[in-house]
Amino acid sequence: MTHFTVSDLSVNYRKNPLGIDDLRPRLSWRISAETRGFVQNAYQVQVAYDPDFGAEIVWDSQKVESDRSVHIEYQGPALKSRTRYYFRVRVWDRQGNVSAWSAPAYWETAFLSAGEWQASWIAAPPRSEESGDEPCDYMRTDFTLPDNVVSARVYATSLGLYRLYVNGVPADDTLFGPGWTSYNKRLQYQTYDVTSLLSAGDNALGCIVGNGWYRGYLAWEGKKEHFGKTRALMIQLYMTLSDGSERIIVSDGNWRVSSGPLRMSELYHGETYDARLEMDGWSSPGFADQDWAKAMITNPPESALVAQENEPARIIETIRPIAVVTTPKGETVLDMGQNMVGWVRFTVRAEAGTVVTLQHAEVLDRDGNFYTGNLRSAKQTITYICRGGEAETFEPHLSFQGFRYVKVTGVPQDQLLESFIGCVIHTDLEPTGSFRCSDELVNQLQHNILWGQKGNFLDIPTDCPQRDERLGWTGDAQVFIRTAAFNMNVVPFFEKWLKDLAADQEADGRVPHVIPDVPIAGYGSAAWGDAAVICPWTLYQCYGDIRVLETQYPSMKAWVEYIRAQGDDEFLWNTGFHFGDWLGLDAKENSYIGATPKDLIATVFYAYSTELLAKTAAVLGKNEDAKAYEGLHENIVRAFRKEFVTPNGRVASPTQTAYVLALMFDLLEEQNRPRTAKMLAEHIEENGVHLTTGFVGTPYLCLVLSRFGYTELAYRLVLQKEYPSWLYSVIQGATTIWEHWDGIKQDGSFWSDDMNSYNHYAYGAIGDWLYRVVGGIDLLEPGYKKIRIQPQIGEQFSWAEASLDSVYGTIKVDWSKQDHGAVKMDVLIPANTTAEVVIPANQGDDILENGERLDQMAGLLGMEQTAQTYILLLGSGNYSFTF
Ligand code: RAM
Repeated sequence: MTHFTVSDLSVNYRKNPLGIDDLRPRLSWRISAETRGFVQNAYQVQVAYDPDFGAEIVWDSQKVESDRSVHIEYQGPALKSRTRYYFRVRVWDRQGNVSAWSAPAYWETAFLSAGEWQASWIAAPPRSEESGDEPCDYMRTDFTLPDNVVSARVYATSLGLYRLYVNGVPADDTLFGPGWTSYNKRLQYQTYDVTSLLSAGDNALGCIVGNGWYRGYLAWEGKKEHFGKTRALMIQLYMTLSDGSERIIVSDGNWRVSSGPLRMSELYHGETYDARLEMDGWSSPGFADQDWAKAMITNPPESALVAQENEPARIIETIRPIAVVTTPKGETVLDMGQNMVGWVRFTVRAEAGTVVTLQHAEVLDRDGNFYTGNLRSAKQTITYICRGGEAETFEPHLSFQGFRYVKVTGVPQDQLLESFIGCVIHTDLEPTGSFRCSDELVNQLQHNILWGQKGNFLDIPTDCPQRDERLGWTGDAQVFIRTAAFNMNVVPFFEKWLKDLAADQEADGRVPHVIPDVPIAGYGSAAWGDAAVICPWTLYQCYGDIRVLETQYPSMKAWVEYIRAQGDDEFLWNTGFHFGDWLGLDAKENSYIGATPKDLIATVFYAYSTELLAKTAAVLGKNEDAKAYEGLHENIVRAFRKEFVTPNGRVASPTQTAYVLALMFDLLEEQNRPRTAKMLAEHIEENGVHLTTGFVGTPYLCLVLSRFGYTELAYRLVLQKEYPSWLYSVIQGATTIWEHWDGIKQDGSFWSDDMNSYNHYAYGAIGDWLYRVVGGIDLLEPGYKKIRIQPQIGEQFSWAEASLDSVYGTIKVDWSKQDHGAVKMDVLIPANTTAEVVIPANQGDDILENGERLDQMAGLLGMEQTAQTYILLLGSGNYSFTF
């Protein structure tokens, strides 16, 4: 009997995915072991066409001596298209015991070679618009089937957004297909298992296609058609019959097209739906579509078609409004109790022609009235015209809103509370982290960070989800990614976005400010474009998967070379447009840009990206590049010191952000670091324990303080309640992170309308410090193969607990203060990893584990002692320390 098992098999981070076009999928598993200190000594993977592994084995890795249990690339014969592959795993321990085979898991391939699409791109023929609005297209086809269909898959994509229906019901619960990519270069298609929706005899497929990101309004200049002018659809349905033969239904000129009740759908502006125009049964078989136009065949786009890369968006949860408010102006407003992203699903009973409107907003003004000023031109309005008769239920199709408050007209007050539901929509990322502590305000802060992530991870990482922006701002993504990787598994989400980043880079390596690129935004700013390097590196650190480095390497290198070509000195970056320390509080009156010199910030990021590129080259075995970029990095550091540090070692620009960056990225000589850290601490103290940092300095501020021995000050900064601070917004009732430290000022007035989001995750990057320093979960080797557990226990908290579902399994730290100054700390270390656990206890202090002295402890692999700490090297398992 062995006491370890293999479970949680995944493929490219997903459980049993359909429609993967990766030719070398990465297979991972987790191990549960009853005893401490489990290390995998060898593994065996088998891949087969059947879940019993009874017939042909497609690939047998044989027994491989290795402790790797994550991201093992499939290395068997070339995979076939549209095929399901089962795999199973068993592992050996160091004593030579072998586990049972795991339960099988699978992945199913999509199209693996060009030329498999037989379908045509189809579009609605041009029609004269009845009004200024543009009705969405309804497209349909009928077909008959024999009674022996055993499996059926739809592959579908569109120019625009689409919703697919099979025999009158949605094909599945996914939303916002085909997702947002750099459409003219890369376009995703989705795979649907529709086996259970088809039946013998008559069947139908229907699709609604709207503007979405492809053709709709984007950015702040009121422009549309950023990617193309014509909406279109392509669908291919494969059916396998019981005799093994195949049938295909494709989109072609026989499909029929019409407009319908959905009169307008825009991401920013909402939807207009006239239920009186509903066409009952339009996506069911036998619908009389003879009045519908014939679909037009259009030219295929030039973009590469790729299988969906990230998890789809879905309704992840629903929330009920907490109140109906009548404002001083007499408006009827629903309060959802949470700033959320998605839409409202509602049911009304009213006469035909009754117009119901829902307007969405994030905050009420200081008088308590409905306020939409900060949405700029985004209308976020649902207009629903009732059909009359029975109760009718509506929710938007191809548009989402960012809101806490909903102003409703056309519905009697008493129907509001029970028949309006908030549907929270975001990319269906696996939640992986939690952080809680004894301070309720900090717990609300963590809640706000998490909701900022939910609201802004809808297919791409956006700055904000409400105003006429909602774009993939690179800087915001870069500062938040490490925090994001605690809260959720973000690999497929960012892998997709980074491929678009690479696709949108110009030949000279410049990186647009927003990805997918919407050209009016511009390109090339320090700390924004550096997302090209920082994001892949962060993913590699947090998940230990080199694939993202391999894929992104040319893009990473091109970005560094772009910077190198900019400066008038090869080793400084002192030219071009930069956002600087965006929104820093030391900005001049009426400026958005903090006081830290832009060329200092730019040169810091030049150094940092070059350093990461050199490390990446080393990981990938590109030794020449590694050496060359190490050399470049040294030169940049030298140039930085010459330009931005006085001969005696003082950072020449005395701003918090300048100190933080110089320390964070090791740009100062060793002997000047403690002094600079002290100056930073003094700056903060002199400011009454307040920060002045913006987007660039804030994410690192507390990490730097903690690293240089000022954790106590970091705690005071985080617990600061006065403006400016993280808790200021919490005390003002925020339920997400604000763009501005003073989005709502102390007198209740707002920051100006032109740039004031209440759901902007950038400052939520403090989550990284909460997990790493308060919770104490950090990594020593990529993917948390070797973990560091070192909570820095603050005077102000009596307990804290943090957990992270790493690729190896759950890491958990839970500390609490006991009577008489003792601390209890429980630690969970997943199988096949080790951890360095740093316990803050003086020599001679008593440390007990489960009531026993440490030298009795199973799982202890080594121990070191310094004046104020015990450093224990531990194998996997559960531990409970008191000290
Ligand atoms: C704003 C965005 C974003 C920021 C840029 C510089 O428009 O909202 O957060 O990165 O400006």
